[in-house]
Amino acid sequence: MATTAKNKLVQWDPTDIKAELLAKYPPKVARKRAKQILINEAHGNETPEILANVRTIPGIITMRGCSYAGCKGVVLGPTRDIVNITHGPIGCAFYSWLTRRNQTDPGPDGENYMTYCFSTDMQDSDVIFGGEKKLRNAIQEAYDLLHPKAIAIFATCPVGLIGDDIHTIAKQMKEKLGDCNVFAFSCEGYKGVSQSAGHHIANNQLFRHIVGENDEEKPGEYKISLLGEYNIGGDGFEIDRIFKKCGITNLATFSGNSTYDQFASAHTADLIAVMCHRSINYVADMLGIKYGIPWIKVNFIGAESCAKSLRKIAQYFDDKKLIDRVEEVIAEEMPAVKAAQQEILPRTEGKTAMLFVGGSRAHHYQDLFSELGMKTISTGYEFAHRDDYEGRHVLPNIKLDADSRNIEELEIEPDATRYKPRKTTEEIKSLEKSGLNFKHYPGMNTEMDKGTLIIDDLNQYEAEKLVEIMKPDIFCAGIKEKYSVQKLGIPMKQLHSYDSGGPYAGFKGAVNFYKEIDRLVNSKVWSYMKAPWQENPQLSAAYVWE
Ligand code: CFM
Repeated sequence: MATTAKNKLVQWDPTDIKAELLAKYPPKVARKRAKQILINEAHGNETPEILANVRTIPGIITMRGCSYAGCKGVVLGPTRDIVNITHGPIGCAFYSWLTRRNQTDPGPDGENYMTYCFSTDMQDSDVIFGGEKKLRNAIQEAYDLLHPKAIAIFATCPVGLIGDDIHTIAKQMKEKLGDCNVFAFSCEGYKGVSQSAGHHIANNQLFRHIVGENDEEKPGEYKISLLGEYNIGGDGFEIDRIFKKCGITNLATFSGNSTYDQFASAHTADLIAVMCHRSINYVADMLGIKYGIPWIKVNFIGAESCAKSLRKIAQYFDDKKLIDRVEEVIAEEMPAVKAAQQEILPRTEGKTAMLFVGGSRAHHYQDLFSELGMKTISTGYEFAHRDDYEGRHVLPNIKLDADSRNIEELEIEPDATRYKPRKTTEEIKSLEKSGLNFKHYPGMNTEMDKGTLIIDDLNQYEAEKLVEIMKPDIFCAGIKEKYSVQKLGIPMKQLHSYDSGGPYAGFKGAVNFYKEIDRLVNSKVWSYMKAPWQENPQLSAAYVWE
């Protein structure tokens, strides 16, 4: 029998589920994992504490990636006109090459290196005798072939272990080449406990080597820079379409569909809109301190959230023309969204979802599911920090451990000539009074129901257990989880790469998502995962002595 909303009414006690997840672990492991499995009591600000951004216990099959992935793949990967050279064995370069489905528009200049996979292809002998010469040659070769405006070098684990001095090489090559910015990232895979470390390393070097290079005034009104949107499956295209329609000028996206010049000019915007807080909040903070640009949190996943975020931007600029235009755009876009929603909702209402993704989508996508009348019963991040769960107000209380201290914290000061507060203190205060919060992210937990299970750094074993016990109508995670979940007879949607779908952001994206989820949760195929005799045993027998 296919699972229906009705037989879902079996209520589990979250305490029992938690105990069941921990039951198989040795006591020491169970104690640590217990702090990462939270039974949500969130409402208002009384968020219980969760243990996050700590090392995965060796032996546990984590869903996480590495620091190199966070730096090269996530933050720098979507920029089309920087030649990204992976200094390391070829596998690191190959598996971080476009698998994230970050799309780009090659632009009028056609300068797009994303279709190439650049690597020094380190061999055993390079590990033994050093890879610096090879790296120097690779930079020269890339320059001679393509004459790019920038070359970025990314360190992989062996490079850190043998001590190749990538920063000195970058500096020397930059001087030698003259018209090409060369910079390097010490983002060895082991640098942190997850890809989150790589985000921070990428943020620092982008800020140090590119941001602020181009002061030229760009045309357009209502200038913003959008941080933490990576154009997966074309999300950024849809968001830019909406901005354009509203008359909002997006100078720079970090880093979906971006160019070198966008990073270089990002500081000329009047507002920073932060979509994925986890991956890029460092740049947002630094832009504020150095140039005086305030940042607000936005979310374009979910039609309602999209409308809300546009209204926030309009509220910030406080200009009637923009406020009216945003309302017109919302009014124009919403009917198609509502029509799709009304058609699909009766088939999705009451169904349940589990979301275990990265460091922001497990939160953002709950809005799309609630628009479908679906409830998120369990969720978690792979590598987010406590502030992403509990809200930024916990930041002063987060104890820095050795792993976090390992990552450089840039000391930023107001720029001597270019620091220009975009709003006066009074203006900021009055905007805050009217409900616009700056440098504020409430985190995921406060927006989730009481009793839901919030699990940090979920692993393979726990994922299967959770699915077996709670039987969600859909499970959302990544490729590593896809097939094991499907084998349990549960539809699975990849929320990293979107499988082959998208965009899911903005208004058109919402409609795409509704259709996709409708198709997945109402497909009969999952009920065939059990052989007939597993459902209805035809034969039964008893031992003669019974
Ligand atoms: Fe931000 Fe991302 Fe995410 Fe992320 Fe990622 Fe990603 Fe993600 Mo995969 S930047 S934290 S490191 S929203 S690649 S586009 S889907 S884990 S939830």
